Amino acid sequence: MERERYDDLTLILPTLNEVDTAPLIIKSAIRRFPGISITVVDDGSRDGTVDAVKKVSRHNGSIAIIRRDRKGLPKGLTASIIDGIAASRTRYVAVMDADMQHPIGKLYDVERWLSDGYQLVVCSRSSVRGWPLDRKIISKLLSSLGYLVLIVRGKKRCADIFSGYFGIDKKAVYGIIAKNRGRFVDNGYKFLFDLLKCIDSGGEVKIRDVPYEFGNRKFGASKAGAVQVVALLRAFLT
Ligand SMILES: Nc1nc2c(ncn2[C@@H]2O[C@H](COP(=O)(O)OP(=O)(O)OP(=O)(O)O)[C@@H](O)[C@H]2O)c(=O)[nH]1
Ligand SMILES: [Mg+2]
Repeated sequence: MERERYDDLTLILPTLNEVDTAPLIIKSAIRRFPGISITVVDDGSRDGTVDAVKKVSRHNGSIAIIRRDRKGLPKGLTASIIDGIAASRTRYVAVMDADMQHPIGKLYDVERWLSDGYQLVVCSRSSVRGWPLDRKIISKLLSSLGYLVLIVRGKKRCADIFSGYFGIDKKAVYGIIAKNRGRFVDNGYKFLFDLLKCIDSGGEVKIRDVPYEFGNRKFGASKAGAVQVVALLRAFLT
């Protein structure tokens, strides 16, 4: 069920060259989630992403842009997500890729389960369309390894431990991030996995899965590559 207002929710969009899609997501979020705050965390996009975001943000005080490159910070998706969460002022914070691979409609479920008392709501890829076989195999192998790491260490799991689309109750989760900041791999792509590593299976944090179908990128270019695989292997060890 949709609510009238979403004043309690911030949407974080990490961007690296997403000029085609970031403005569309922002427009759609404003239209569908009245009162929502949006924070774009950009790492020095060279395709005009920041200008395009500024254009759609004009006259809207609830849209913020964090320009990490301006602060001289090294690029990093996980570091960008943490900066976005730290800067947010609402109780609930959701994170979504800015390339339109994540269906924005699932944000209704994320907000609903968070306000129903779950502290972490994960949109889990129930199926993935269009990936080549080698990417499917590598992904399967890495996620099996990831599950093993969490099981062995007695940590909480969810249906998709590498999802990039999730929501948190900041009040309950930010303390965990701050306390374990050194265990988050700044240039990695798997913030959620780093977070799960810090949540004991017997602990208070309640997790809810929201399944969805993950599609291929239709716009822009992927930034995922070998560097992120190495970062993930590091995440298994930290
Ligand atoms: N701020 C910031 N954002 C990043 C960085 N790397 C990627 N992103 C953004 O993070 C999101 C996920 O990156 P993608 O390249 O789509 O990674 P992916 O979804 O695993 O790969 P594809 O399925 O090929 O799209 C996108 O919104 C990117 O623009 C980074 O270093 N810094
Ligand atoms: Mg993507």
